[in-house]
Amino acid sequence: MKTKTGLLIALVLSTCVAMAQQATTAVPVKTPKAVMDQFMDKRFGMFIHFGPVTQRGTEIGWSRNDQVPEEEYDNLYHEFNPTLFNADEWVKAAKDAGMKYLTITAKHHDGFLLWPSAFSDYNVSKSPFKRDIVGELAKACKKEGITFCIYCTVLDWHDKDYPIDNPHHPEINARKGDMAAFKTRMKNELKEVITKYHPFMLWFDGYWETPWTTADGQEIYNYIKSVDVNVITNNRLGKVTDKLSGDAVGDFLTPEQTIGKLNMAEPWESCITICNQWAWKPNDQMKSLKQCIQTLVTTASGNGNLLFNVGPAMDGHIEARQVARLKEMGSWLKQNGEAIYGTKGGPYLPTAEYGATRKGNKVYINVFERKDSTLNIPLIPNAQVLKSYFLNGNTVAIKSDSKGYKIELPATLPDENCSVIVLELDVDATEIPVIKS
Ligand code: FHN
Repeated sequence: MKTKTGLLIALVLSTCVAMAQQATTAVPVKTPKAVMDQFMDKRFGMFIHFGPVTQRGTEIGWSRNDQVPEEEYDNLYHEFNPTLFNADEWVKAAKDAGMKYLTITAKHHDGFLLWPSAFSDYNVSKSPFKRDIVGELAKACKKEGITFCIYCTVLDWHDKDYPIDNPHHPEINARKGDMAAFKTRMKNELKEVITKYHPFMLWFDGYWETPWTTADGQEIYNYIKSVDVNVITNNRLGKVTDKLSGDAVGDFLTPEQTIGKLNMAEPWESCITICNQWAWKPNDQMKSLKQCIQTLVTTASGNGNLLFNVGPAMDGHIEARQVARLKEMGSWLKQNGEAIYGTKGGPYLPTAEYGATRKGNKVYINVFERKDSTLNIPLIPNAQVLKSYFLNGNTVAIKSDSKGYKIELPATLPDENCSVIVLELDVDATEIPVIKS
């Protein structure tokens, strides 16, 4: 018979544990600015959407119960065998592109896990491929000094504890689900990937469905911080995604398939596809080099990061044309990376003609197009332009009057995709307030 004392001790202990857990989850932990600055200095990352669905060339997650009947979709993993998957090659493609971090869809809305999990059998170890795609990528990133990040869906249409099975027709197969059990499994899976693969950042998605609340998001965020306080997350755990204050949950904003507006106050990252679809699609239209470079530069000019997406093919290789396009971006960054990495956006708002970035006493005018023999930009108040020249190139004549600066452009710009003109000032360019022309 348990003695009274024993019972009491047990009671006290369980209360302490509960309180400790309460403590862990109650006080939201704010990510230090230094960690966010480290992330934002990277400016350019690779997004990878991949899974058994690539065998159909349809969109990951959304084609379930649409182009691909549910039963078929949920059994595609029985044929999933991307034998050409080579983590070193994927990471090399990112590195050659000048990308500083990589984010893999470890678990997308279809609920399939690209790592061997103890908490769900619907994972890669149960496919003919068997290998740990997330683990091999984490290792390859570490080897090449590329920061490893993981995409994790919030919603999971495959999981019986998640109330929605079919977003296209929620009335079909409607299920009660069990959100508490669902969140417990989510926490277990998150602890598994955090402690096994040590991601720098977790990229959540799929927060928009009714069963999920801001409180759920905050609970998961706090749980993540209790497992590893240094892990940062995007803003797609909560329901508020247009700002980072108030009920918002997470560390940075995530405009999608569009370049975010200049924002010097809140960290942001645009996620954009190199083609149109997130997952691989045969003969999907790919962006031109000019589009790719101008997307990156305009994003940096708005003080944001670009997470640029590729969808590897069903055999696990990234199409040669996409690898080549990324390499071309890398060549441009080899020449002009000084105007991108570790810079701040502004002080000018990006236009179709140019975008501006800055670091130290330098402002980088990134010229996309020569519309005229001179490029006219507003004056920088209380500052002198000491020198003006093309990055790694010739001096550039600049005149100023009360209306602004007139930068004389050569008949042909040194780089048709984007030519960088450096203005060296007599002040710290990062202190200049944004100039609204
Ligand atoms: O539904 C997803 C989509 O499949 C893709 O993952 C993008 C990437 O940001 N996010 C969602 C759509 O908003």
